[in-house]
Amino acid sequence: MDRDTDTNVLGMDPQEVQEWVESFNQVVREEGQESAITLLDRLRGHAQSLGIALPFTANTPYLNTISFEKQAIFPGDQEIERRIKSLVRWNALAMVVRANRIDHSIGGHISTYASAATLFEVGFNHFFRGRTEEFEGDTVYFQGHASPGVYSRAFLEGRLSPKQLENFRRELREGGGLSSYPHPWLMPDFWEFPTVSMGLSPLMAIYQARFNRYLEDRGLKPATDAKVWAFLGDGETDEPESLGAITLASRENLDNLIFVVNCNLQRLDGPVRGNGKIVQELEAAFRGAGWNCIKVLWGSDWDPLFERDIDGLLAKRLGEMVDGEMQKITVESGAFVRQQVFGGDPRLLKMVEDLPDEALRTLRQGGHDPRKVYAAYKAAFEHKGSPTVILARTIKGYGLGESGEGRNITHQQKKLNEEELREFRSRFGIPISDEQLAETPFYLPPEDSREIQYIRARRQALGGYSPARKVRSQPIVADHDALFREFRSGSDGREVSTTMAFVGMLRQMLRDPEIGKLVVPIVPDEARTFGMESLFRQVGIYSSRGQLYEPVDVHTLLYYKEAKDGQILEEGITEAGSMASFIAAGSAYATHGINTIPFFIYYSMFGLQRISDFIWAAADMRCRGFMLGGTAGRTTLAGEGLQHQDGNSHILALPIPTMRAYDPAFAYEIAVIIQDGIRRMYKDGESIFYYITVMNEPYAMPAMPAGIENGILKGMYKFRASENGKSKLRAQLFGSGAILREALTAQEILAEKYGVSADVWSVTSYKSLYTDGIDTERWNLLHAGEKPRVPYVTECLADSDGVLVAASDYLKALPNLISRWTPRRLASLGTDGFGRSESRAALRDFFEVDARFIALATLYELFREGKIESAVVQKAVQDLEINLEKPNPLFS
Ligand SMILES: Cc1ncc(C[n+]2csc(CCOP(=O)(O)OP(=O)(O)O)c2C)c(N)n1
Ligand SMILES: [Mg+2]
Repeated sequence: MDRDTDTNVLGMDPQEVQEWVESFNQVVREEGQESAITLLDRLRGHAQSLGIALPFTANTPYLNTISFEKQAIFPGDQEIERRIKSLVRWNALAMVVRANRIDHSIGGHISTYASAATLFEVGFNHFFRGRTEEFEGDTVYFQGHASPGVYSRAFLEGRLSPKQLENFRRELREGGGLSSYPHPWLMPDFWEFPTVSMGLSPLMAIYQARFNRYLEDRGLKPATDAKVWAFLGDGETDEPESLGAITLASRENLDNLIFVVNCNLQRLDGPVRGNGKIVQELEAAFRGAGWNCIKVLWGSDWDPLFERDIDGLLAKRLGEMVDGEMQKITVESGAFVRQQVFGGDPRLLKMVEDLPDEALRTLRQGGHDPRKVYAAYKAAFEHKGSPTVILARTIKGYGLGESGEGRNITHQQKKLNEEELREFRSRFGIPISDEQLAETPFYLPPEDSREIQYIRARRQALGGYSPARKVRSQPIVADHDALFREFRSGSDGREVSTTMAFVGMLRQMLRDPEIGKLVVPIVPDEARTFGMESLFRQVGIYSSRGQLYEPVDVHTLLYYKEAKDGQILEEGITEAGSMASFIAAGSAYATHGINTIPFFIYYSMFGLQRISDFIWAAADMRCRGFMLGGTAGRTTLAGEGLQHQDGNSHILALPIPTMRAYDPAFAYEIAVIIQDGIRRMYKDGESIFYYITVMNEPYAMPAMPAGIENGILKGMYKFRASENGKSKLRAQLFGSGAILREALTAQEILAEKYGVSADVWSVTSYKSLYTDGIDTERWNLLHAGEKPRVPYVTECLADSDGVLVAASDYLKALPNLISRWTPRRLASLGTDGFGRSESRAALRDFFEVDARFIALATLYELFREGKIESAVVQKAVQDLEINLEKPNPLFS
């Protein structure tokens, strides 16, 4: 088919243009496509040498990428699949409508699935393979707001009961309900991936596909043709995370990855690009990034029109129409379509003169045509060398008629009146009578119906149901005591940081015969910051291409070694990407049945503060593993200043239910926490993960005192009791992380100068103490009359005397969390406010958390208790050289 451009525009003799086109046709015919490409390439180069700047475009015309001639034959029974799809549509609609009839505040979405139905159904019937013993299966990220459709299909498959459908968004009702969106935490046998915080799933899918390759390249799983599918909305692509890692996918040649963007041209409030063309915009972005891009814009009934479009006028017209206009023609009459699309040129009008208005009105979008969608999926499945994005045009609210289809309000639509239900029912041929409509019953065909038999046969052929989540990993066996032993015995006076100690443990774990292979070290371009460069050589940096160059430092011991079976994921400067790798590795126990143990270490300020939504998703996914907040502490990371000094993350760790957060001071504390963590997560199978802050301040690591493991894990233990038991002035000092040493110095100052005998506690986890406190309180609330339980922190302090003073490198709110369970008032010192570029000593003075301030706070508390005179405190201010005029760090 010839399609030269509009010759008038070129200002050339049409005859001459035609001759050029003819010559080109001849090359294609006689020499083949490759030669035609070479010829065009030569011409482009030649034009450049003549100084002609060709305009750049990464776009192709606004047409289906796969022409009718190249379209794969649809192998299914189209009629029966249409019936099944209609039933899924009906039950999905009924689910939302019924839930909102009972309680209109329950919400839910009808229109997203209505647009995505064909995109999902072709996948369910022909592509998404289940996970079996023999085959790992495909990994599918379903567009979150389309969940009613996924539930509805599972209902036809017999996997969900009518009761569960009835309780959509009513999870707390008897018998259980269905969660609004995909949440593995809430439906651990069903959903695998949370996708509803938009933008997370595309990025997670990319790193999942890459992690699958990593597992293969490292010999942890066999290479297969399993795919990762991610279904996203066109509006969703505005989220920076959605497109933020697409170059990684092409760089890594992830042909196991397929994105399907549901281009209904609408987001929540209105069109995605009313004045532009979202499909073209995405095509340019993805093609520019090196993706294979397949546009599925027009349904089969357009094919004859394109056949007639010899001079490319229709293609040109469709290319000109902005999305607002495109949306408009989906809601208007056939006469309007005729006028709007074809009316501008008599030649176009002629093309459709034999088509009645009704035929024009119902011309379908490509994303609603199973034949087109199938052909695109098949091409994507078979494509080699790069990831594929399918841009499928659909209509939001498809099938909802005048009330919702293509309308701007459709996203929020949750109810249909009887008339609208009747129309929907009739349009999709649902066997429900007019009388039953008011009730809006679910419809399940009998087991021996053709529909159910077809569904069963297809899913059986594809290896089982999808989505389905199943934990298939075997527990780890050994207790790994030996790996951590050396870290319990102290550093013999050698000054090391907790980061160095952790890296030492990591090195040991990497050598272990059982867990060594399973450890996945993840760093966002900060390995040297954390002293991990020795691992480059030990286990190598993962690169799917090996190392194609000789590194500049090849002659050094710790050279930059990239290898195809390298173990470290050196992710570059992307905490979000690194977290996505953590998520893939931390959920591999379910996705792949492999107990990979991620250790993700990063600048602590760029974790919970920057990528908390991913961390929330990790918790939802029941991820396991260790996150290490490196260079932690507002006053411990000297010099770096306001943006880097982290006094926040332990507060930000509080809301994440499955995250256990620790602020350890010593190597042995870390050893106990990690060893126990591996046991809990990988031996006992608990779905928790760890956040451990590690610092870069070097000091001698003490040997572990006896009998304190439990205290370390539960959140506090007495590290050093006062040596002067006789004093009447007593105090209990709580220190955490690097500030524990300030508390120890304060203990000495208080003993020597003020006769105060203080015990020092290491508080390893305020979060654990807090969780234990609120859990205990709740139990007591529900068990009045029984012997009340005692929170761990209360129990620890039961026999202690004296005032209580806590100091940490985080907000004062952190110690305050536990103050209601301490037997007496708790004074807190912390680092509220913006950091500064300064030395540790200056920072600890500025934030008032050094030994002097701990001593001062202790004396003040003793004064409050009436144990000493105010003059003693005032004298201490002078002795300790405390500047009373200094500004409050919180406000300065
Ligand atoms: C991060 C985030 N921001 C906002 C929302 C609220 N929200 C839900 S759906 C939606 C519009 C979705 O549009 P699109 O991605 O095009 O999906 P469609 O329903 O059109 O298929 C918005 C803004 C969300 N779920 N996540
Ligand atoms: Mg949309």
